[in-house]
Amino acid sequence: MEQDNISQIISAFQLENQVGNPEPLKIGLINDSFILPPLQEGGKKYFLQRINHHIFTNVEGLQQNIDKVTRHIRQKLISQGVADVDKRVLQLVPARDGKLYHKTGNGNFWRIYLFVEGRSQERVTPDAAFLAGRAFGEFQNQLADLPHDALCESIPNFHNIEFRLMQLRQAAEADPCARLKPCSAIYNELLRRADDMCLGERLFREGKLPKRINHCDTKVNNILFDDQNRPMCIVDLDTVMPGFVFSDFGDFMRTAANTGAEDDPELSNIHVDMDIYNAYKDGYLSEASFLTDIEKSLLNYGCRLLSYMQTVRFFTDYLNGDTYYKIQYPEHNLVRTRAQLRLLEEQEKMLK
Ligand code: GN1
Ligand code: MG
Repeated sequence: MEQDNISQIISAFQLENQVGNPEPLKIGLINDSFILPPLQEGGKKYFLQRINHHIFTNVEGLQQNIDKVTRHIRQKLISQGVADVDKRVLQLVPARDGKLYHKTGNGNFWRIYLFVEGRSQERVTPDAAFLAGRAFGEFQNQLADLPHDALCESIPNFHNIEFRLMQLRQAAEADPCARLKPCSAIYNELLRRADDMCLGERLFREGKLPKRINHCDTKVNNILFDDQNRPMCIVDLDTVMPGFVFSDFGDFMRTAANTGAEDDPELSNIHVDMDIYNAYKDGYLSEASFLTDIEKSLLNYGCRLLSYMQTVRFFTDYLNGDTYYKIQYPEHNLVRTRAQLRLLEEQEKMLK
């Protein structure tokens, strides 16, 4: 792929001051990210990202979603008289042509946000988890009056487990790298649970479960904390879209209430951290006043579902030859698969 000219990209945006050389940031498994430091002291710092348009094929819709959501939250914060709004919600910087992104001659898509200074972490204390629960509950609450058809699905069927299982079956059928046979035990473990795991989609079809606007990537490292360990800003809004509320509950638990890492090669490290689980749940329930009884009853199912779905997705990518997630070593997706499957097994014991 031809390299984009980064200074040309930067000059396509309406920045308030000059910026220095982009500093690459290693975050996320999907997009490429850079910090743009101000050239002069006191200037604004920006955050530049190349959007992975193979994954987010509707960049226009994606950017519109983010713009609507951030403006909506900003409006709420301002009307509540919250201080430092720029630190509490992301803000896109438009390009000079008024678009919310810039497309280069090579066909790549770039966007710029105002940079929010905060700490991102892979681990939280129970106190921080309580506050994080409140933060994500508040996030859903703030968006509850935005009609959910105002947003598009930036990745169609993103958290639809029936769709993810179809992709898994297709990958297993095609088996382009001949990786299935040595892993058939994992495949069987996943298929064995398939029916139970599709409960949410069934309830939705029966009209018993609503969709609401969700973040859809509530990993613990998608909250920026201030220096007193209080959640300050929710970031990575690419996947904000209509979905089931237990998706967001479950994805936080998948990442934060795990004593091991998402890709832990040492499976014995992996257990459910019940202190984090309880603290987050308390914080979340204290804000999420909109929940119906059925939604409340599905929170633990949501934890299991998100670990299951992530196992399915990592394993599908492994079978497909690692075409979706960035990997750091050849078997990384298989290691991730095993680690997420172990977490699911642990959750099945603890979160019935
Ligand atoms: C991806 O890029 P990142 O780390 O924010 C993925 C999530 C997965 C996660 C697993 C668009 O998120 O759905 O849960 O990796 N995002 C997309 O770590 O697929
Ligand atoms: Mg993400």
